[in-house]
Amino acid sequence: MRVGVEFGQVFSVRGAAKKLLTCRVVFGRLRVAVVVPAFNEELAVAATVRSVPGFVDHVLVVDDASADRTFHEASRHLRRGLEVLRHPENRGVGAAIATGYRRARELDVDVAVVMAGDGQMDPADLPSLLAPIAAARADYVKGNRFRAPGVWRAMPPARLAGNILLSLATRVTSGYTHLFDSQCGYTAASRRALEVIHHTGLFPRYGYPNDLLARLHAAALTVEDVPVRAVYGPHWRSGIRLRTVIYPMSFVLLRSWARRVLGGPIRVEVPERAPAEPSCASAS
Ligand SMILES: Nc1nc2c(ncn2[C@@H]2O[C@H](COP(=O)(O)OP(=O)(O)O)[C@@H](O)[C@H]2O)c(=O)[nH]1
Ligand SMILES: [Mg+2]
Repeated sequence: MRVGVEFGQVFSVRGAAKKLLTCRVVFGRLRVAVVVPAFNEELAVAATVRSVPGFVDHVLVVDDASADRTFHEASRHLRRGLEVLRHPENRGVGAAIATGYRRARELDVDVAVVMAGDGQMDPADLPSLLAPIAAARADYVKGNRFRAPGVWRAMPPARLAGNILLSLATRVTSGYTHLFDSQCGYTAASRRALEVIHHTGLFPRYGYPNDLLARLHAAALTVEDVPVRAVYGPHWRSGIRLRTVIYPMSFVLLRSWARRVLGGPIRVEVPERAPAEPSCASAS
């Protein structure tokens, strides 16, 4: 069991002038798993696993029946708590995350973070995602790239337009009118959120974040969004194609909206929110 963690301590060699940055984040006894969904990510998955900060207790890679060497590459890095799970056939990103969440629940972690296997999530943002859960302020935390500087330059224009449109639609269909960037997959789920997801399920393909937010809202969970950096490297690619996502996405949004208007709340026995940890202390 962890008693405290230190993240991203960077000291210069000599003196205060060369001291670049010291950031110490104490999350107390919080046990953290990082779930890494990966489909044909042989080029990026090893670096993604390597980038997960040392304080994370479990790294759960879920290879969604990749046709390439994703499984091999993900298993290469010898680190404490690394598990590489594999679907026998491709089931979609939502299903891959559900597999990781199931394992995280078995491991009895306090928080399960999702970090895609394509290296699009900056590990430096991890403490921001954990802090609202450590402070017992939120049950689920998601990244919001629109609250971070540089998003307008970093994100390709078609992505900007799609994300803005879907974020506005998801405000209506989910009920969380204070949230934005619904498509950001960088998230942290507390035990309470994992419990709701365990009982209500997760949409298996693209569209799972929009569906999930609606389910969390129906279960009356508190969701917060925090700024995270938009990462679109030179080799960026995505499995999202307009013609293949338009129907499932419309279905998910319409279903969430109809459930919200007609269905009423989801009744799930969720555990009490854990008390606040001594959350964040910065040293210089
Ligand atoms: N395209 C695709 N990605 C999957 C699947 N299963 C898991 N993933 C992973 O889910 C993550 C997000 O997918 P990506 O296509 O990059 O979505 P985007 O970042 O929103 O454009 C990546 O790490 C994928 O490797 C799947 O069936 N299809
Ligand atoms: Mg991606």
